[in-house]
Amino acid sequence: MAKQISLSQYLIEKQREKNLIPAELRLLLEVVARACKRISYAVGKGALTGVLGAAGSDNIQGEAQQKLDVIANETLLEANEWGGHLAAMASEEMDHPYTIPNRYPKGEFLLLFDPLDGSSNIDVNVSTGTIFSVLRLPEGVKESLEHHFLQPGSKQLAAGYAVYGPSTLLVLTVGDGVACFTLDRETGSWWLTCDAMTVPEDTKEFAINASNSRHWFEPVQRYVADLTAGRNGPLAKDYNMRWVASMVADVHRIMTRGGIFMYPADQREPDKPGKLRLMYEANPMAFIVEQAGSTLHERVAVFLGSKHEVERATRYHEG
Ligand code: AHM
Ligand code: MG
Repeated sequence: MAKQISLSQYLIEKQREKNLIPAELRLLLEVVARACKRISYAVGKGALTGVLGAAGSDNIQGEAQQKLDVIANETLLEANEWGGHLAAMASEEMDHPYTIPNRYPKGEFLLLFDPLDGSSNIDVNVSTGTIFSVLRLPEGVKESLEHHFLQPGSKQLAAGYAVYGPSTLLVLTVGDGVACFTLDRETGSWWLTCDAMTVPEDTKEFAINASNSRHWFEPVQRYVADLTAGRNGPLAKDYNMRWVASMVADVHRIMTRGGIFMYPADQREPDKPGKLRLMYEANPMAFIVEQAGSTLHERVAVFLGSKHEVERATRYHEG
């Protein structure tokens, strides 16, 4: 049987043999993975521990928080605050960044996360996940402030997501390809189950919340009309549609077998360009580059997936 590679071994090799990440970043990623493991156990217990249902509070986006949103947020804060690797953390579920308390040593990294993505799926037992991104505190800065998080996606040192589904997965990049680890729920270990993940360049699958179609701008209307026109339409292909409503699950499907994921801006709220959050969802998921000058809770339109299909969708927006 082939030798299994643990998450620790994978990261140590990135650090030691390839010199790609500093030891501090490796340790930080191991702590994030440990927190995801705890969140996975909490999600898995579900109704047995009374964690389903609404928390009775709203986040800064005005969305009702679920109990597990709050639990996942606290799990990530508690796991990461004492290790000495971080200067601060920012979360979709918190109005402002969380600075590491003075009783703990501070490090040079910033951690951003959507603690429980796809929270509308919690109570119906459909996959949810965690999305995270790691940035470095700008050079010479000793105390982190909110604006230090506002860095373009191209500055990310690492990003990843966990999927709490039939199995628990961790998909990770430190800028040297993408690896996927599966959690052995009996031993609590993460094992490398797919190295060098690549998205197929062509696809016959798309993901979009079609119930919003009347609000879409014309290029998206036209593109989706062409996708659904099938083999007799201009794209001469029958497409299939999937929408889990958990970005982690939809993106993971595309990472595995190709597709295009879209959450476009629409005409409902012109001051909110899209539903998804740039810093916690779009940047880590898509490594969106050249997104400087954004604000922390900024929303953004998202198109990502198979190379040729994303190029096609882009052409609909040109001219
Ligand atoms: P959340 O982070 O509050 O769970 O919201 C983000 C989620 C994404 O995971 C998903 O792609 C999208 O919202 C689903 O939106 P919709 O409810 O329009 O289907
Ligand atoms: Mg989310």
